[in-house]
Amino acid sequence: MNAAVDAGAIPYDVAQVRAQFPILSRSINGRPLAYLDSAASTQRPRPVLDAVEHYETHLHANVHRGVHTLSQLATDAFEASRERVRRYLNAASSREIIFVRGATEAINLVAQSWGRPTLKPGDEILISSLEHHANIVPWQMACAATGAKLVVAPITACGELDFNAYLALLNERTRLVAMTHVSNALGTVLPVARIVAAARDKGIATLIDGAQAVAHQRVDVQALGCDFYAFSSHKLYGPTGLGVLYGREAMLEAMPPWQGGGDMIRTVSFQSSTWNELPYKFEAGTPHISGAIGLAAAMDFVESLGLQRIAAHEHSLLAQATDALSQIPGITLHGTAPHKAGVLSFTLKGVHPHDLGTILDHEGVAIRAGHHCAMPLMDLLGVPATARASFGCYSTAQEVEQLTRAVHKAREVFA
Ligand code: 7TS
Repeated sequence: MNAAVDAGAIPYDVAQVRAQFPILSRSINGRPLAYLDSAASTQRPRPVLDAVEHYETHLHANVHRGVHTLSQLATDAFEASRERVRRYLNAASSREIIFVRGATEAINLVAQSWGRPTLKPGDEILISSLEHHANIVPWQMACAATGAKLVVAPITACGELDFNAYLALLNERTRLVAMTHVSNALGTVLPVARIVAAARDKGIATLIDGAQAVAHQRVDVQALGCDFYAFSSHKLYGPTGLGVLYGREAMLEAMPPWQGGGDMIRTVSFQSSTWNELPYKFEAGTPHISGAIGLAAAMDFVESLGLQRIAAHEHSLLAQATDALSQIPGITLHGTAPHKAGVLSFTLKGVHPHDLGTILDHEGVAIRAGHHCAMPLMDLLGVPATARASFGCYSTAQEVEQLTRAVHKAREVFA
């Protein structure tokens, strides 16, 4: 990657970025689409669409199986994508990169394959109040199966992790700290390096849910020192149905496979089977080959824009939206941590977030309205749901203005 690009030497040309996303030029309900739901899923740029199309048109066969040329070409492309992911995360080895269906499956893999054999009655899994259901429910299931206990670190009024409370909860029973890198509901960026360091000091394993982080900041799993890092391709401008679990090699080596079938075995008899080496031990069945190829193209794409430049662009939109919306009477902004990613959650007095979302949709503005798969967090905030605008590399100041006008309109409708 060109360091000069990431250093912000070249001005960020959002029109040029948008030109690479065909879907962004469509209209919705007769209005220009303002797609402000990138935290739910990002759109795909032309290079990703082209890479998938090229693979499907010229290279497709099943991987790791055939001696025939096409199968070899597909295998090479698939494994090159794994190496691309390794480089993106700065993992030590491509053996540490497991392709899964998404962040959800990555966390379930760890809960099943690491959690079930490891956890004993009385052991503790420590999460935060900010977690997505994907980083709560798999641990509840593992706890139910093993007698371990789920412990939740609190947050402050502005939506930050209460770090001192977190430190106080680390104890000799804690087996795993599993926390999000960036909150999908509030946008808070957690101090994951400090979180991991404190856990490691006590010999506690760590999992970071990076679903909302990987498209917005550089992630270096070796610098971070975490044992596991999970994310989904579709929030990083790549295809749906694919995600990545990074796991430290020593950790993955010690874990049994979680799904059985083709590709994950070395030998099979009717009596017993032995397992393939990493990473294949955790990849039973035919993988999402075109998805991996699309993800590799997406990583090239974001690095060509520069993650720092993307982050700076999204921050300026967040500041603009925070300023504009906070001036609307009856608006409450949820999550005002000083260190946030491009996510703005809000409620409007007297208007249910779903109604707000519907009115905004009429105006061409796509936001998410709901509990954001963070129902325990909504309970803490004392709301059933929020409206959430979220930004990506292609979002614009005009879209923020369109959002602001639409919220004003909703307020008038319900006045
Ligand atoms: N973790 C976080 C922090 C997330 O934001 C999400 C998805 C997931 C895990 C699960 O990802 P998946 O790709 O496996 O489904 N978050 C959202 C959201 O905020 N709106 O829609 C999906």
